[in-house]
Amino acid sequence: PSMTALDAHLVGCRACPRLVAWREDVARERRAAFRDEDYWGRPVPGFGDPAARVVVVGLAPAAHGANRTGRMFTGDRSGDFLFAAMHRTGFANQPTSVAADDGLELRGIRVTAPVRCAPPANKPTPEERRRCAPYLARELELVGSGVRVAVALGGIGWQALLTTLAEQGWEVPRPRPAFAHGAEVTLARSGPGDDGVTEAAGAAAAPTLTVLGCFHVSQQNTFTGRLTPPMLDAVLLRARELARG
Ligand code: DU
Ligand code: SF4
Repeated sequence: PSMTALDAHLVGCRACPRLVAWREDVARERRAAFRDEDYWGRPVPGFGDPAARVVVVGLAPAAHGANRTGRMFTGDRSGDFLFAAMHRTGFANQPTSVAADDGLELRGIRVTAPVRCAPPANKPTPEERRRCAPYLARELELVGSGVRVAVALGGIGWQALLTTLAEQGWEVPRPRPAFAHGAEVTLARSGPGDDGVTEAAGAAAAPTLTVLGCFHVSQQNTFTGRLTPPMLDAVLLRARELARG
């Protein structure tokens, strides 16, 4: 199955009744208020380079951001903050992100989320998070073995990533490392590996995957100065450095 097929399946998903109602209510109300505004009101696929070495994992679409435009992080202040940083650090061809047809392209990076429908108050339930998890898992599989760095924007993305990566055969330490801004956890492939010969032969080539923690780009963090542009730039530049190695 291709990314296109995964996205086609995703955008038709109605598995979470509470989120389906919310995403559609918001869209209906807005369409009524602004007659000619197209409002997506559906699950939101990942966006960017399909063969990215760096994957950024947020939380969920914003009711009036990605839930409106249909493109991850697009059309609200969180996205403005994120894509401006990607542009400064050479991952994006332009600093702004206003609509799905605005010409934005990402190089070497991809943005996605562990929950694909806008949740009320940006708070998905544990059950909704569990239900949506396979979409992130499939997406990471399709991006494939080239992924070297996963940036978690906030604690929910962090937990979702570590769970998914553990399921996909990465050695996640126990107890599980806690989320923090600037946290950096490098994972090796788990596997047979106990056999000294295989280990020696594979050691040089064995790829690792590093998970980086970063405060989420929500206005709660960016307006208060908890997350500043230089802080986000530093995380993205660290991701670029790790992706090169
Ligand atoms: O049609 P496509 O090449 O699969 O691109 C779909 C979508 O993804 C388009 O809006 C550009 C974007 N994209 C990107 O941002 N970076 C890439 O490397 C490839 C595609
Ligand atoms: Fe489907 Fe995920 Fe949306 Fe739930 S949150 S309805 S699982 S796409």
